[in-house]
Amino acid sequence: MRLRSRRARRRLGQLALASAAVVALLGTAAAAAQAPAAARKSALVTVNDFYFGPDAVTLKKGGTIKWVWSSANTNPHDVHLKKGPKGLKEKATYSTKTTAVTDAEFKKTFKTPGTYHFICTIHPTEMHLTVVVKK
Ligand SMILES: [Cu+2]
Repeated sequence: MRLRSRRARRRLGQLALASAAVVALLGTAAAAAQAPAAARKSALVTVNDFYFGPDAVTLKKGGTIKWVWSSANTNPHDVHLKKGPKGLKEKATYSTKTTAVTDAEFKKTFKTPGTYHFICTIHPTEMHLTVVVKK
């Protein structure tokens, strides 16, 4: 059976490629739906007994995080940058100098893209925060 011309076969091939592209696009959309929220210009992170809420933030380059200690806390906490992106300058400025139980705030602007891992030094196993700063 020879129904299809060479041209038709080529067209069929193009259709198959287009379908593959659509499938790939759908896959990307599904992955995006599961990924964390889009990069933000600013975010609020609450410091609680014994977690950072949320525990993951994606920021735009130059974005800011404001940490606010919960008024419900009965334990002291701090914010400490355990690991930052390579070449990060003034690393110490990403950590609080003191601890607080309640009524405290800490704000930091992120100019260097990359991944930042924060902990509370008093509760290093429970309290983690990952900040990703996009390029
Ligand atoms: Cu803590």
